[in-house]
Amino acid sequence: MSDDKLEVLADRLRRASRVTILTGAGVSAASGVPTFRGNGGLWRDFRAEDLATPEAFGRNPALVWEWYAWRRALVASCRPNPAHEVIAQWSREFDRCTVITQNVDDLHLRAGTSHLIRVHGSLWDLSCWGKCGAEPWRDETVPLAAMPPACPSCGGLARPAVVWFGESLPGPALDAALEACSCDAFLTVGTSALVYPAAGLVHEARRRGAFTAEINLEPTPASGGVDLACLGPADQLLPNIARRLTS
Ligand code: BV8
Repeated sequence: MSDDKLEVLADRLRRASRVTILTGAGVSAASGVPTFRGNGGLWRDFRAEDLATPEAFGRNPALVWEWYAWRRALVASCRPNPAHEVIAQWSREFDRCTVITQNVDDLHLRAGTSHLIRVHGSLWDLSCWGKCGAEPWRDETVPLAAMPPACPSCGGLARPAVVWFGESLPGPALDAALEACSCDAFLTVGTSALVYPAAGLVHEARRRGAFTAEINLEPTPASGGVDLACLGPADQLLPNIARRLTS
């Protein structure tokens, strides 16, 4: 990754009064959380798209809960990495910095990130599958007391409070993410840019006049549509840029 590209990005961040950062599974890779499409992205030969749907849960809630319990146990043994820490620092120190994440592992939260929008929900939140009206609730116990867990209000089946394929993103989160596209610099980090509507945000930011940059281990469908594409591991490139900002 050439230095001058990092210097250009550092300079843009230095001059920006509003910065927005979009993250995906690649930001948590260095923490040991398997990405969706990288090696290890499969669980028992199931693709994420096969299990992360309301149809799959309707067919076999026990199987889908086993997958989420496996991911909760794995994420519980992981810690935020330098990419999370730099993003958390910037979210606190930049005048206006919004962090939009597709990740449901809440490692950004554990790193102390401010102004965080979790557009796909959280592994650690549950809600009522029967939509009895109970508010979603937090449960960080590993293992879960009951499998499958039940709704504390109606006793019916509980589901992970994440956004499944085919389900719309929560309105307030999507509105806040779109609003954050009105920024000076939009940075997309560690995402394959394949899952919509999140993958459309960088193009929306560019349409609104933002300088757009991508940091990813490999090229993505977004690489040709940003002002600056930086290839490399986020857990190394972000600290490098942070050092340039402080020096
Ligand atoms: C919806 C929560 C209304 C659950 C997730 C338009 C076009 C085409 C399709 C659609 C479209 N609009 C809607 C769709 C359908 C669908 C979709 O996008 N399908 C894709 C697969 C084509 N979208 C939806 O269903 C969305 N809902 O649109 O509702 C609607 C409904 C029906 C029909 C029309 C409209 C809901 C999408 C949300 C699904 N839920 N997660 C759970 O986690 O269990 S998505 C889930 O997968 C993640 O949250 C994340 O968003 C996505 C995985 O993507 P990434 O995070 O990017 O991870 P990935 O592994 O792919 O890539 C990692 C990258 O990191 C790689 O490029 C790798 O090189 C890089 N990397 C690795 N290590 C590092 C690194 N980079 C830097 N440093 C490193 N160290």
